[in-house]
Amino acid sequence: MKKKPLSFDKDLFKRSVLYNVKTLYRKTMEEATPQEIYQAAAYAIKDAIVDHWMTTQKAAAEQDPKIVYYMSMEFLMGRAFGNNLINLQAYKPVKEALDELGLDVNLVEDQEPDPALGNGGLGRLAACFLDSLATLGYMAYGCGIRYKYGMFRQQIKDGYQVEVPDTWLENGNPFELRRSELAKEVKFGGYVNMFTDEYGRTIFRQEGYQVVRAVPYDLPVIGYGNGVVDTLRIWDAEPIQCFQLDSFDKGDYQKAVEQENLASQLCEVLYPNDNHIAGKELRLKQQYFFISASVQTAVQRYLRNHDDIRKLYEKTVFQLNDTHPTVAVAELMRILMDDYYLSWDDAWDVTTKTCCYTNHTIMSEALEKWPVDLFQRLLPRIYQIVDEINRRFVDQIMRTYSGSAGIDVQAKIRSMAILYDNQVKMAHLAIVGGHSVNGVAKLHTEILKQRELKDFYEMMPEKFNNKTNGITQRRFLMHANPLLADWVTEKIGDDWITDLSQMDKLKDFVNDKKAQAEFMDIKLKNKQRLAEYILEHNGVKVDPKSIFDVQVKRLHEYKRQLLNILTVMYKYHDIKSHPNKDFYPKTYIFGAKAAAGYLTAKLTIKLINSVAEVINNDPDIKGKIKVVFIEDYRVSNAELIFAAADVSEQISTASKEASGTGNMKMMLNGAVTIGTMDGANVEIVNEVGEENAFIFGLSSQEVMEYEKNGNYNPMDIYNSDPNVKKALDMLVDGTFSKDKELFRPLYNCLLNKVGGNRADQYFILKDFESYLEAQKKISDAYADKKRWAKMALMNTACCGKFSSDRTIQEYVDEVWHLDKLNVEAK
Ligand code: CBF
Repeated sequence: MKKKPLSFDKDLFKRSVLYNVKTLYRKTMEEATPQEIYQAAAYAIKDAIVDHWMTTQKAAAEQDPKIVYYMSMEFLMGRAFGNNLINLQAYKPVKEALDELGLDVNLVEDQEPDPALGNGGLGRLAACFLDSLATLGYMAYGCGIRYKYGMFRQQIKDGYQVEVPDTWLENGNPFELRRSELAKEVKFGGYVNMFTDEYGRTIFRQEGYQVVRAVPYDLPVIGYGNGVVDTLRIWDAEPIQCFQLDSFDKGDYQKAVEQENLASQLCEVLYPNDNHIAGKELRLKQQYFFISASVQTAVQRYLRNHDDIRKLYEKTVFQLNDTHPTVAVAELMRILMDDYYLSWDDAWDVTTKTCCYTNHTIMSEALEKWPVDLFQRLLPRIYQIVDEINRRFVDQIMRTYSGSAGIDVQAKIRSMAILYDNQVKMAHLAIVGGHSVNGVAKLHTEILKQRELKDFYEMMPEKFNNKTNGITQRRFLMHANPLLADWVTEKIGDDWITDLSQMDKLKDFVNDKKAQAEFMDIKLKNKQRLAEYILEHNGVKVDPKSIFDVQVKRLHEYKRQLLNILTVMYKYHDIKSHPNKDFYPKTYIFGAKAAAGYLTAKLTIKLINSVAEVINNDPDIKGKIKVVFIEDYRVSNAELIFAAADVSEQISTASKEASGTGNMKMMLNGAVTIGTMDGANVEIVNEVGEENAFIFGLSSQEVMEYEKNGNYNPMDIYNSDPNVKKALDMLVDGTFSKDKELFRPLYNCLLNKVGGNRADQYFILKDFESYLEAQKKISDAYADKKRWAKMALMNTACCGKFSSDRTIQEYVDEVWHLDKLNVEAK
């Protein structure tokens, strides 16, 4: 039987908006600014949310379900207003109510800052997972940091990226609740005093430390149509005492200032690095700060209605989102031993049964390692515990392998120890201290098992499993592409909203001419919407009838935006030299943020903008190619872009992209993938069929062979392939910059060894021709309208596997074993 939709009182909402405008701002609707109206409307929605939130908490208190704590340095939530309305099933009534008040829901939504407490895929995945957890009715907490400044806003000035602070909290956040009653203390530094207490127990007490107060802010995470509201709990830091100058002697004064400084710095800013670790002291402090507060909270919550701490794992699971929260293993050990007096063995049993770890990358620069002296100075008690975990683990390695023929025990220790070379290896701590290790796509998990984490896999195969990533269809279809969402519902009903495998039923329509025309007409409308955005933001007029070829993601060498733009440069030359050659018009759309200190990435942005400038203004090109770099790529404009994409560029060097999730979002919206057999592309192609994607380039196996043998020589390709040579020469011949030396560093790293890196580390030259070939096939396929419509529709029809609901259900069934909450939806 179909569930009744949640009820929503439209008139009450209208009254609340008027009331809020009056009481918050002492204004009438006519006097209020758009921002004030947004705030008033958001508070009115929050009223409705809070009722469901309280019901969920009450149900949890009664039913005592197992809770997952998803621990993550990053939650890239995007705007909440529209998404909350969708999941409350209140978008239409609110739109109507706002209409009746003379307001446009889109303009109201646009007033909300786009909370960017994350860098890219990893943080956005965390947000999708929370949406799915609530929708599937599981009790979950996202645990993270309330950064004052999230991911920087990107401005493009003279083609260069300029980073501007993201002041997302400037006007407050109407959806959050400050929970000062749940504040926790977190200690840093000092030393450990060890003594025996009156019961003969060995006590470890941290003394001489600095302390900050962790204050949680709760944000609601609403399940779709089921009345469940989970919580994203993000922590802010405050000094522990108010600073009272007159009562401090010199020592205390110093300490008070230090504490205040520490508190004010801790949550100031998100490190803007993706797949790369800066290794800064403050980052380790951030990690311990939110983890200590979250672990303390989880233990206390459990003890509210249980008395045997040894069974914590029956009701609690910690999922560690990458290595960043790994210090949770040692923090839980500390609390169990030092605060609840468990023996080492008992504490270890609880800890390993509670913790699980997800690996999101094989990029070595992203695997966190901390210098021992820094770690020890900052977290002296935690260090002692890690040291002991390591000692016992090294013992275990020796016991397992000593005497085994052909096995070099020292090599095993070298590759697996947690403490080695004066470093604390966080991935190793996560693997040893938990019971589950997963990769995020089949290929990625295989590479982990066969290469990066081979020794661990051989020693503890039972811990390893794969959980292919997913995305939420509520945000990335319902909210991002309402035209297509309504069309899908008209064709197959609305079960897809909570069961994306239903999309399979669209296969019945892939050969239906009328359906094809409708589908492509929706795409065209979405392209017109994006074209308007581009005109407004870039001042560039693009043709919605051209192929929209999209590469939006973080800028990283392994993602190979450089390969894309080099082929654009080549095609520019080709069109200029053969003005009469047939060429299907194409709009190349890029969007990407580069880490602030990542010079090659930033220069690539400049290159894309320089190429855009030249090509878009060259009358010879007659609009056959346009190049657009969308400034400040983020969740809100991503929604417009995905809905409008014809072609989804997923061209990372095979083996380097763990999964990718933009590939899934574009597939859902009917874009056809051009990609390498990397990450989740492999599974996408498997679902949609090779004939409905454009695959090119080296395989992961081939890439790894070249890397092992060191026998790749890009200079040979440069010298033997005139197309490659032309594209590369254009980097330094002044075509795209008066200063011929400007792009020389990019040219150099493709042809020469630079700073210890192989020439063309990411095999751009090697894949250049097959990429060009695939591009050509795309133009041919697009020219055949029926063929393209079928391919695009097939992509939407085959995306069922890539819902984060499926991923979460797999985590629940195979790793977390959560119980469903029974909430009476009203
Ligand atoms: O698993 C989510 C995503 O995480 C990354 O973004 C990451 O930061 N490690 C990976 O690069 C993506 O491949 C992956 O989809």
